[in-house]
Amino acid sequence: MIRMKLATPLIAALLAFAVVPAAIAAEYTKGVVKKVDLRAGKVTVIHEELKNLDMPAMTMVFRTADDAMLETLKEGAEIEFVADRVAGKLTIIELK
Ligand SMILES: [Cu+2]
Repeated sequence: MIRMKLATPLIAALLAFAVVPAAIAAEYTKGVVKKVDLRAGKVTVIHEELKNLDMPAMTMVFRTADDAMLETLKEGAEIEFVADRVAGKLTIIELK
């Protein structure tokens, strides 16, 4: 049991790193999903300040990293996300 107690926090720490890939430094920003357009592959988000993009709080359209991510988004949902420019387009690259 003593070994178990020691191992558990270590495993938890390793797992935490495993699920946070390149974007370790990226800060999550809160937002509310206003509209999801599956056909266009776009989502409208009412977001708080995006510090990494030097952007104040506003409502705007993003792309998502992939369709699977887009499909998890529902209108009215409160999300925490990381956005960045991907090929010049503002894209949600991480989602909690
Ligand atoms: Cu914006």
